[in-house]
Amino acid sequence: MQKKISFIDLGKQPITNNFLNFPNSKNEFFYNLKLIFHSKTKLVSLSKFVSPKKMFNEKYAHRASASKTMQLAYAELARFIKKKYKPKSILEIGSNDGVFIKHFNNINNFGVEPCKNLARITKKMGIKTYDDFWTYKLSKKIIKKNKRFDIIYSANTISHIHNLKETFDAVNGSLNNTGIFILEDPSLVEVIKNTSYDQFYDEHAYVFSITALKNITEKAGLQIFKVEKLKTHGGSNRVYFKKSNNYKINISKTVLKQLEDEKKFGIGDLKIYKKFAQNIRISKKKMIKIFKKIKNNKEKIIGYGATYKSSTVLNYCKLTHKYIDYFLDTTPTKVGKFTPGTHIPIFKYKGIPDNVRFAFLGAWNFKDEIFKKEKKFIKRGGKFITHVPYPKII
Ligand code: JHZ
Repeated sequence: MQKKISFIDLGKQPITNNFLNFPNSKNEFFYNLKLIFHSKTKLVSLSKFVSPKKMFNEKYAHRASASKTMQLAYAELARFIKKKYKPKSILEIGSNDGVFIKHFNNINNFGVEPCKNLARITKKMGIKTYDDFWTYKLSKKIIKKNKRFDIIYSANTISHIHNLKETFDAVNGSLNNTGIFILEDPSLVEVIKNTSYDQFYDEHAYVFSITALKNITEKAGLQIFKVEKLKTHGGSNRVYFKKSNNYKINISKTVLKQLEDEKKFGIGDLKIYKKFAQNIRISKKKMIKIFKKIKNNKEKIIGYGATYKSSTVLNYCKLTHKYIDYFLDTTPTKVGKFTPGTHIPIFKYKGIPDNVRFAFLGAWNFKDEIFKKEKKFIKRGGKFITHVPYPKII
């Protein structure tokens, strides 16, 4: 029997997309963020899900093309897919601002995107976009109008959808017989290793291990045939699937290797989650200590990259406006707003001002890109504060 075991309570958390027009917004929505381990499937998820309509709507702020790193990563993957699989049709679930799917404008390319403001962007680019949630019903509607797909791709989206059985059934039903499904999401092993607990927030209903994905997708008639470990978003898995009844499946060694590594790591064992929880609590104490020490010296601290993830850290550690003067971000839809729950103003990035010596790395997953960009700040003695893999000033 499946047991759902809670292993950490990350306290009251807001909707991470809810960038506020005014601080102290009275009607701000909060929920209790607790993480649970599913004993049988080995899934790790939030204990309670937030309503999708509350999170993914017309006001969605995140733009997948906001970093050079991701633009390059998607372009490279698109080149690989075209060369290797020569698809005639492709569907992306969670097409955001088209950063990936735009590379397929010469074939039949489709997007699914429930945030209507984003769907409008890809429609304008000429991509046939369904502005709705990925469900079995929508998948039926799409394949009724069009043929089944050669490739279905989804990055940082499947982990956001609550009903996994329905999600994967719909994927299976929308692939042609030799079709390939490619999924990309943060890796649970990397999250645990790096105590990057901020990968859990309202949108991230799950953080997947390959073990859990195998258990879930097998039931939907999908077979993993390759796994790639990526550096993006602090360590992600790119997982390749075919229909289980596809007679042409060569399963790469990477699948067994990954499953064995996860077993050794203890991914199916509650012990690892208890240790993870302990590390999170230690991380919190150390973060607060670092911020207090800098603030006691009357120094400014700014935030660099008002990420959704950082919302979990800020709210869990109660790092409010008292500790962080303001955030800098390049995303126009976030500029002029306040961070959810912690009410820190977000300003337009125009370089780090000279009177700032400390910057909290909200976008720690783009550390290399940011360090390259901020050579001047680093040269004049500027320091970044990060909690990954443990709280430190770098
Ligand atoms: P980034 C979002 O999470 C939400 P977030 C979502 N749930 C998800 O899974 C991931 O994306 C993929 C800024 N920035 O990508 C831009 C700078 O200002 O880590 C962005 O606002 N300067 C769908 O928000 C933010 O940081 C820079 O030089 O955690 C990055 O957000 C760089 C590199 C970024 O995702």
